[in-house]
Amino acid sequence: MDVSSNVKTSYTRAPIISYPPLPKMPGWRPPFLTVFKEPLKRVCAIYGTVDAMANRTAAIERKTRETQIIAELNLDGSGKFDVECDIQFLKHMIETFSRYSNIDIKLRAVGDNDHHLIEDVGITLGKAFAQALGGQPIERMCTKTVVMDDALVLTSLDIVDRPYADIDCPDPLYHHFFRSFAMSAGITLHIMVIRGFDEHHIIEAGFKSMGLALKGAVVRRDSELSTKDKVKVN
Ligand SMILES: [Mn+2]
Repeated sequence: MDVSSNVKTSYTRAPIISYPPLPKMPGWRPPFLTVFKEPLKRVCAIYGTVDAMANRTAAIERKTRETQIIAELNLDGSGKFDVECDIQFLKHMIETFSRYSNIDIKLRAVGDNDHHLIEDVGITLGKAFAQALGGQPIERMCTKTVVMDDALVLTSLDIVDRPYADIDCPDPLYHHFFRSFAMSAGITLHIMVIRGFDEHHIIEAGFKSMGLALKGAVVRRDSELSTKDKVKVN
């Protein structure tokens, strides 16, 4: 069985054959990853237990007295969506976000009012996003600017465990969505409206730019970007 060809062409989990188990602690990687990259990849494929081989998917069900939400994400998707919710504009925005981020999203969301529903969809998608990421090394940072008629909106984000949100948004409900998403996902998120006057365009450009920025930020790396985890080579 030629495992090495499997490694180079896809990230699907390799079949596990009868080797003793490796540790499965979150974020665990052998410390010599960057030094012996190619031989190690082969070992990873055989064991099928190292983070880099894992599917980046999540499914979450969140129920309160106010809202009932089911969300399924695949970070390595193709922007396929299947969204049902009571607010048509929110449905339109989640579908737009899916398409621009390339994240497959299945969502079912009902609630007692617009505020609760929009907020809780943001929280649920954020939690699902964080869960799907796991602890794998990724590009982390990305900045994207999107134009939509009068609206020019920039998103800059860092997928790091320092939740922070500074959001320009003309509608308090969607301001709440972006903030809730960032806090639940545990990311740093800035959305700036450079100019624009049509609220629909501004909000939609916000979802598009955040989608494109997340698409860039979740791209896999072989090693951590942070200098705190740099491998020393003598
Ligand atoms: Mn609220």
